[in-house]
Order: sequence, then C-alpha cells, then structure tokens
Amino acid sequence: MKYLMKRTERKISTARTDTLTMTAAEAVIATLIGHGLDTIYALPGVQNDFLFEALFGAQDRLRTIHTRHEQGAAYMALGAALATGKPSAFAVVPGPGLLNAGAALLTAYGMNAPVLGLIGQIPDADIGRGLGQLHEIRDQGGIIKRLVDHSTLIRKPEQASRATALAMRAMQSRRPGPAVLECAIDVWGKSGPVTLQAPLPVPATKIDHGAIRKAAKLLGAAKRPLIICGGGAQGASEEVTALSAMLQAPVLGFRRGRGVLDARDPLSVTLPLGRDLWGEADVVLAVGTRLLIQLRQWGIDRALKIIRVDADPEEHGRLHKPAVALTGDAAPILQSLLAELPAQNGSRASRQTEMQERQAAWRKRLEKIAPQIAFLEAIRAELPEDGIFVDEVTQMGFAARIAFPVYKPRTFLSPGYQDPLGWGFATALGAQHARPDVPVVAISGDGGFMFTATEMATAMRHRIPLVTIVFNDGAFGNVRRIQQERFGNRVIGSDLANPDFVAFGKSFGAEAIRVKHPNELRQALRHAFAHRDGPTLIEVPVGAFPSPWEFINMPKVRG
Ligand SMILES: Cc1ncc(C[n+]2csc(CCOP(=O)(O)OP(=O)(O)O)c2C)c(N)n1
Ligand SMILES: [Mg+2]
Repeated sequence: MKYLMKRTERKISTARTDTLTMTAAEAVIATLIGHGLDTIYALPGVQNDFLFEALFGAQDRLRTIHTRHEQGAAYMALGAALATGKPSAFAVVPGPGLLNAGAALLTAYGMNAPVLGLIGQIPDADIGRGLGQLHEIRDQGGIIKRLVDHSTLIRKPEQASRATALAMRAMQSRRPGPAVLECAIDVWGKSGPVTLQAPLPVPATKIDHGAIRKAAKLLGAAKRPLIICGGGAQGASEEVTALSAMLQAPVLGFRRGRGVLDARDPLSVTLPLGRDLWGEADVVLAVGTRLLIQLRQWGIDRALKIIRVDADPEEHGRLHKPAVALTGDAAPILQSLLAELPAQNGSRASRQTEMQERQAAWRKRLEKIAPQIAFLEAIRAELPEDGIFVDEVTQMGFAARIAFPVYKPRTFLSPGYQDPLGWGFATALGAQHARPDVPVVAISGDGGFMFTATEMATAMRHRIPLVTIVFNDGAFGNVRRIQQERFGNRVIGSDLANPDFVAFGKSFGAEAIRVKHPNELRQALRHAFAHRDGPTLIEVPVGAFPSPWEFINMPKVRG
C-alpha cells in the first residue's frame, strides 16, 4: 500500500511476511483501500480522532468527505453504493452519532445496500459499565446488532484488518446489506503487528439445475407469463431483457425495480398496468422482490404459479410457497434459465402492439395526475438517459414511481419500504459524488428537503454538482391531503413555515432559481446540467397536487 510504505520506519518485519506495525485505524483504512474503496463519508469527533489522523495520512488514496450531520454522511454512503453497485463506507462517533446515522442505516438494511459504518466507542475498558462517558449509550453493540446482520467490535490492531475484510465480504455475500465495525477511542490509536487481509472471495451462487429446469418448463408452458423485478434485479438487466423478449413477458418494476427493463420497451410496465397483468398471469417470475404488494394487496390463487429468485432463502416462502425457489445472485441464475428455456419455449407471438395499446390506455387514465407528469416529462427531457433520478417521499416522488420513464439500471433511486422522508437530497449528494460522470437530479418536497438541507454546505465544500428540485406546497402535502379527505378536514401538524429557498441556496453560494412552469423547469435544468461546477437548487412553487393513490393502493385482482 503506497501510503503505508511511506512509514517504512514503522515496518517491523520483512516484506516476506508483510507484517507491519500500524494502528487499528491504519489497518482498517489500508484494508478498505485494498478492497477498492476510494472515499469515506464522515463526521469527526474525539472518539474517532485517531481514525481521522489515519485518514489524513491516506488522503491520496481515500478521500474524506465530511458532512454537517451524521444522517448526511450515512445517506451519502448509501447513495454512493446504490449509484455504483459497489460497497461504500461512512464513519461517525458513538451514541448520538450512531443514532443520527440510524435512519440511513435502517434504509440501507431495507435496500440490501453494502454500506459499512465505522462507529466509535467509549474507552475499551469502560464499555458496558454505565459510567456516563462522553457519547456513551447503553449496549451500543446490541443496538447495532438489531440494525445490521454483521457487526464486530475491534479490540486490538492485530484483529482490525481481518475484521474489515470479513465485514466487506458479509456485505456482499448471500443477501447483501450494511455492516458495522465499532472501535474504542483508545483502540483506534493503538499500534501492533498487522498482517493486511486481502479481499476474501465472495461465495459464488450454486445453481440448482433441477429447479432451473422446473422453472424453464413452467415458463415455457406459460400462456401469460409476467416478470416482476425488485431492487435485487438491478444487476441482471441484460438477463431480464433477454428473458422478456424470449417469453414476450411484460416486466413490472415499481420503485427499486425500475430501469431493469428500459421503459422505452413496450413490455416495460409500472404499477397500474402491472396489476392488470398480475390478474391475468399464469406464471410469474419474481426477481429480487419481496412481492409484498402483489401477495398482500393484489391477491393470489392456485391458478398462478410463482418462480422466485432471491439472494435470501428465507425470503421465498415468507408469504406464499412458490412453485420454484431459486436462491442466489439474480444474474447467474437467470443466465442458466436463459440457457435452459429455448428447449421448453415454443415460438411466441409478439405482444408489442397489445402492450403499446394498453400502455396508452393507462397513460390516458394517468392524466388525472397531469401536473406531476408535466414536471416529470420536463425532467426526463433534459436528464441524459444515463443520468440518475433520486426520488423522495413526496407527491412528485409517488408520481415518478409510476410515471417517470427509466432507461437504465441504477438510474432511478427510490428508498424501498422504509420510505424515510429526508433521504433524497443527502442520498443524491452521495450518488452524484460517486458518479461525477453523469448528472444526478434529486426531487423533494419542502418537507423532505428540510430534513437534510444543511448538507447544501457539504455540496459547496466538496463542489458536488447535484441539481435539486424542491416542489414547495408549504405543507407536508401528502399528510395534509389525508387529513382533508379522510379525517373531515381536521388539519393538524402539516402546514409548514419555509425559508425563501432561492435565498437559502444562494446564501451557501449555490446556484438557485425559482421556476413555475414545466418549460421553465426544462430551461433551468438545461442550464444546470451545462454548468456542473457546484450544486444547483431549483424551487418550484406548487399548489395542492391531485392524489396519485388510486394508482398505487389498488384493490385485489385475484384470490
Ligand atoms: C422519516 C419520516 N417521517 C415522516 C414520514 C411521514 N410522511 C410521509 S410524506 C410526508 C409529507 C411530505 O411532505 P413534503 O416533503 O413537503 O412532500 P409533499 O407531500 O408536500 O409533496 C410525511 C411527513 C416519513 N415518510 N418519513
Ligand atoms: Mg410539501
């Protein structure tokens, strides 16, 4: 490791054994660099002083991007992982630092995102004694164990590198997800003999050929096959595209499955039409999705056979016993299925025209949410096809999930079942930081934006060219509408006093502009995407939007 080699005076043994004297912090950082990480999103504090000292020494290999709140650091790491499909890391102090990062860690868990949290600890000898040390929290390790599947408390430098490599492997093995390494204030800075651990091999998916044959038979004989994609299908876009063509099967993606099949393909569908197709289907191939909406809301009966592909064997039968369960990474499993299928699948008539007509009929019905769709069309017209769109828990976000055309995998970031207000802006900052080669646009409401709006300072400090659109209706609009419509207009806790968003953005030195109409939004976006030397905030004042809920919470179609 280049930066470690500068410390030759600390090298205690020969190159043959590669044992070096280094601190626990240096060992963790060298191991992360050895795993290909080049950035850590972080907020310092005394428990992590030795970690930051080591980060100073590693600056040429691992950039430290500091944020203004731990929530920002962890969401940025999440955004980086989602936009690249690779592991990312953040570092925060214990107690309040950990809890501040908690919503993002929870979201990373729900999204199976490989995010590593480095969390400080009180002095090693005092852990668990309840002395009231700075940032002490009762049973921090226990709290962390409820949040992630893999966590380790590093107790000495000798253990640090292997613990890091094991965490990195756990984040990418079986069901991917976040992991945490805790380390005490005094242990980070302790020196000892360290053998750096190279990346450990991630176990490859074992293909169950019997199950593949069974799946191929079912799909080959299916009259109305349907493919449903969740976040677990994002790495299998080519395979899903080929299967869809071979079977003439529509592909439904909602939220995290969007973009697996290009929205320009007439077989690519979103929720409302997807529900119609669920009602007609005889075989469903579900790839990396919990199928919660389908099985709970839309219904299930014996006439529908389900083939599940999931990284987690426990996921298959949680709600319904599938006809075939395939466990592992979606891409290799679907490749095996593609190899087996031609022997089982006869020639199929094209469904292109039928699907085009049905898509057009739904587009007509979606005109009910025309104001949202007009803004989404403006964004789509300006965002390049590989540009990344980050949604939020807002009227515009709900509409985007069903109506924003997504062309490529990993270009529509949506937070999954946690749906935590405030994820958008900070996650998008991380996505834009990790993918400087493509424009990223975040949309949020005035409510959601203010959760992490202070990270505008981070965007300025690190010159992150994210474009953020704030749709300002002066309310937690979604909540307000529910109170108006379902609770007899008993409106409470949902009106908002906002800053002047343009003045707010400008006060940081960001580009900021207010636009009213979709065509003005297009112009503002075009300008922002052409001048990518810092962040841009676009405020769009809006009135109450028409409700999109009839297209999302749709009643049973079978069973
Ligand atoms: C962490 C978190 N807290 C609360 C909520 C509940 N919630 C869902 S939407 C919403 C209002 C969003 O307001 P805004 O961002 O302005 O978007 P709008 O609905 O006005 O379009 C709230 C409070 C949530 N989803 N997540
Ligand atoms: Mg609002």
